[in-house]
Formats: sequence, structure tokens, C-alpha cells
Amino acid sequence: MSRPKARPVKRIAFAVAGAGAIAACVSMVLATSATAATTLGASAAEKGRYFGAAVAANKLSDTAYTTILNREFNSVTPENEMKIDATEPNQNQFNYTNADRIVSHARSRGMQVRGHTLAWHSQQPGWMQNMSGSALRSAMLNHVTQVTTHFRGQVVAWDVVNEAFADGSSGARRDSNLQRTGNDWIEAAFRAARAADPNAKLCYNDYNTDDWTHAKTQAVYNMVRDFKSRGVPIDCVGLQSHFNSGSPYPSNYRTTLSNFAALGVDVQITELDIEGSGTTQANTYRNVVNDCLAVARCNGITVWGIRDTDSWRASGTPLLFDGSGNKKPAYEAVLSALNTGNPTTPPPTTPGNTTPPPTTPPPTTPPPGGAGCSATVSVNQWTGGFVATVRVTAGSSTLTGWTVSLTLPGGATITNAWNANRSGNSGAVSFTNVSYNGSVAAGQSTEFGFQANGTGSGLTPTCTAR
Ligand code: 9MR
Repeated sequence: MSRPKARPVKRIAFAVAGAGAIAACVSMVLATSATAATTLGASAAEKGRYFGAAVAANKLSDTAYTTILNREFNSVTPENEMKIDATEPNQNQFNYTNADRIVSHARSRGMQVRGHTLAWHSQQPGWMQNMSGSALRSAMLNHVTQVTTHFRGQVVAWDVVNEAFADGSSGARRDSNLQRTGNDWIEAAFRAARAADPNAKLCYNDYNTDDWTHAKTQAVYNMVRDFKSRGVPIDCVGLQSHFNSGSPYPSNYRTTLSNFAALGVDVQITELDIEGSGTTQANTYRNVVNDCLAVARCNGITVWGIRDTDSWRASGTPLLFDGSGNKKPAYEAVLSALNTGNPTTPPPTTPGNTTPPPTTPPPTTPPPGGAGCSATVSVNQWTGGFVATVRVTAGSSTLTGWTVSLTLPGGATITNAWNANRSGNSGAVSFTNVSYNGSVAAGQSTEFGFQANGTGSGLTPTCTAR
């Protein structure tokens, strides 16, 4: 075989240059790995932050699960075990068995615990769903006091109140039995929590509050600003940050984080999951981490589960580990963002910020024509499931009871509902008011909701007065 003479020389030259490049890379990798943390928790800790996961008590016996949990995370949020139905299944009978298991697993391994959640319209035990007025207010405050007292010294931050604002453009509070005890129910819950555990950070937590321009984000911001100005004890705001195609990561996310922080509260990303896969998903995770690192008071991130198969939205593969426990590209993106990011150092919490309260006009809903009632629905869809929020509006007369009927598309199945009694879970279903929301004054509204598997397109609810 005849070759031009110069060719082998060229090859050698390339080979030498290539080897030089490889050597340079190796030395860079070595230099980095000498200092870079190799787990999420350790890397976040170097940036003065925590990196946590939602944990389910019934998975603590799964060693594949606990291996990742124990290796990677330095904060834990019980996914369901501290909710009202779990901790107070019967009025004044408290059950902390599963929550205590998670707390002890976490604390014995040096992880901190976030408490979730003390006052919420959803996952109320039956006895509480049936209560209203001052009896419910007292029961709610008793619950807050008992649970925070039990976990005093063990929980660093509480989601005192969860999801108290309505979706959509109203900027209004979500209607619920708790809201109907009076608009001050949220601040009353915060004061009770502070009295029982003065050292825990007290957070307000919600979803769809990531986009700075959204009415719900503005409404929560205004409430926090008002609380700070009136001395209501609030220390942090939790942004759940469940991202998917219907509710995508917004380009102004960093603005939202920094505007909340500027009110004098910590900001925590409390339930992060991002539907998708591969590079696209990894890039969004990277953006979220970089946004948090850029805001001094964004002091921690919690992902809502460990492996994709542990997720409440498993079919959207929204987490950092696949079902076999392998690290996904999203994991590598998060770790590298934590390691290479240039954070603003979080300052200590200083209470007593005095920003003047905002002025927000009350929302108005035009009454539908005629007696009877009308119903509208908004759907928050993700891959494999959705949450529907149904608004019932009274016509020209006061309602004393209502029924809403709708037909679910094929394959859709309701898994749970709140603020209504439900009949049926697929096909034609109907909902009637519960004790506290049957009475609706002319032109006024109430809301109920349900979660379902499948697709919630084309829902057309009809309302009849009873
Ligand atoms: O992940 C939780 C799931 O296991 C429960 O079935 C569901 C019931 O409401 O709650 C999920 O967690 C929710 C959290 O408590 C509040 N924000 C939304 C979360 C996802 O639905």
C-alpha cells in the first residue's frame, strides 16, 4: 500500500495534540473533583443551602430507595404523613406513627425535616370536612398547636398553610370550609404555629405561583407583604414548582424568587418536578437551580420524590432518578449547576420588615342571568392526569344547595375530590354541595375540585339548584 510520506507525520502530530488535550481535560477533571461535591446534599450545603426530597414512609423498607435518599439528600419532606388526615384522623386523636418514622430516619442521618402541612382545604379527615364556622376555626388552631408542639425542635420549617389561593385570573382566596371561617384564618394559623414552636420557620406554600405576571403569584405576594407590614409571623414562601407543558417553567422565575425574597422572607422551592426527559428536562432543572443560587434568600430546593416511579406524576418521568435508581441527565445538570454555580450567600432571617401594605381591588364575578346556577371549570392537565377546579355561581336568587353534573372523557377516572360530595368516578359523574358551601348568595360563587387520571379535555359542567 502506498501512502504519501507526510501522512504518518501528520497523524503523529494529531495524536500528540490529542493526547495533550486529553491530558489537559484529565487534569481539569482531577482539579475539579478534588473539591467538587459528588452528591446533591453536599453540594447544596457548600452553597449554604439544602437539597431535599419528598419521602413516603412506606418506602423506607425499600433499600434501593433509601440508598439514594441517604446518599444524596440532606432534607426530607414527608409526602403525605404530616397532613391533617394522617395526623388527626379522629378529632383530638393524634397519630404520628408514620411521620415519626420519617423524622427519625432523617434526623438520625443528619438530614433536616420540612413539615407539610398544617392547614389545607384538601386531605382533611372526614370529621373536619363536615365542620364549619367557629367550631372549625378552633379545631384548625388546635390541630396547628398540637402538631407543631409534637414536632417542636425536629422540624426546621413548616408549610403552615397550603394552597389557599384560587387558580385563574381572580387573585381571590380559594373557597373552602377554612376560608369561610373568616379571611383571617391564614394569619391565625401562623400565629398559633409561632406560639407553639417559636424556632421553626413558618412558610406559606402554593403552586402556580412561579410566573411573576400571574394573578395568583401577585395575590400571594400581596398577602406576604401585608403580613410582613402587620407583624404576622411569616418567615418563608414555598413555591411548589410542578412544571409541565401546561404549567411550564417561566422565564421570569428568578424575578419571582427575588421579588418574594425582597419582602424579607426566605424562598424555598418545595415540590419541584419537571415533566420531560433528556437534555430538555436537564436544561430546565439547571435553570431552576441557577435561579435559586442567584437569589440570596432562596435557601433550599426539594424535589417531589426520588425516582420517576415514586412521583405522583410517574408517567411524566419528572424526577432526577429513573425507575431503576439510575441518575438521569437531569441529575447531572443539577449537580453540576450546584457545583459550578456562583451563589449569593443567604443572609440570616431578620424579622420585622416594614413594607407598606398593597392596595388590591376586590375581585368581582358578574352574576349569571336568571335564578338557578351556572358552573365553569378550569383544568390543570399534565401527562396522565389533571386537577379540575369547578366554580359554581348563583343566579339572581340565593342558592341553598347545588348539583353539578359533567361527563368525563373515556379513560378518565377521578381519584379524589374536595369541597363536594361525589357520585361516580368515570363517565357521567355528579357533585353536590357539602354542609358549608351549599348556601351561595345571588351572584356569588363557591369552588370545589377533583383530581383524576387521564385527560380532562372538553369538560362542560352543568349546574342545577337543589
Ligand atoms: O404527592 C402527594 C400524593 O401522594 C397525594 O396523593 C396527593 C393528595 O392530595 O398529594 C400529593 O402531594 C401534593 C402536595 O401535598 C401539595 N401540592 C401538590 C402535591 C401533588 O399533588
